[in-house]
Amino acid sequence: MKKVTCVVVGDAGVGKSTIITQLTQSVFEEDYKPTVEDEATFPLLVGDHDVELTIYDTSGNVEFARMREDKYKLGEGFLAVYSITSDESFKELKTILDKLKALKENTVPIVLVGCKLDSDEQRQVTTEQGAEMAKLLNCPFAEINAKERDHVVDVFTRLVREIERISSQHKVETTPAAAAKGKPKKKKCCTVL
Ligand SMILES: Nc1nc2c(ncn2[C@@H]2O[C@H](COP(=O)(O)OP(=O)(O)O)[C@@H](O)[C@H]2O)c(=O)[nH]1
Ligand SMILES: [Mg+2]
Repeated sequence: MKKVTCVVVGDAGVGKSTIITQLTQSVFEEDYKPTVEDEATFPLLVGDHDVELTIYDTSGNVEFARMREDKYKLGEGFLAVYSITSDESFKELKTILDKLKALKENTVPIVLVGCKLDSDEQRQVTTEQGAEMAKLLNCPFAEINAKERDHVVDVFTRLVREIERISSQHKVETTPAAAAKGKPKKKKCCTVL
């Protein structure tokens, strides 16, 4: 089975660990438990093929900054999460994606996720703001309710599709003909802020 590695990034408390436990175990925990660093696997059907997804969770704790960087390097794709109830988390995500881009040579496959859609009465980030950021990143965007597992499988499926789409573009760019010309045509498909 094809293996794909992805990393869930975002500010503390936005719902990263919840998204992962909902995907892999269909469990919602009301209590907030700060994450150390975690890893899970999940078989995912993407179109006509199965993929074994390895998902790395991350924590915002500064002590784990080194671990986080290692995961950024390992990750083929990134679920970039903020909470629609926190403008702070939306801003922080931009900073995180800047750091991520600095560590990666190629285009980074990303799916942007606004979590806690059920808490609309506490909303601080509009759907338009999320859509605007996704436009700048040139990546898929979804607002989800991780509490009810809504769209949780969907965002990971979209991420695998993004990884496959972007990696097939990189292959095209590095064909012998392109290399011989010395000027591989790089299609920019996901600009990180
Ligand atoms: N209402 C609501 N709460 C959520 C949702 N996702 C996560 N939470 C809660 O938000 C808190 C932080 O979630 P967690 O997954 O630990 O965040 P992390 O720090 O990003 O891993 C926990 O109390 C969760 O129960 C959601 O979609 N809706
Ligand atoms: Mg966590």
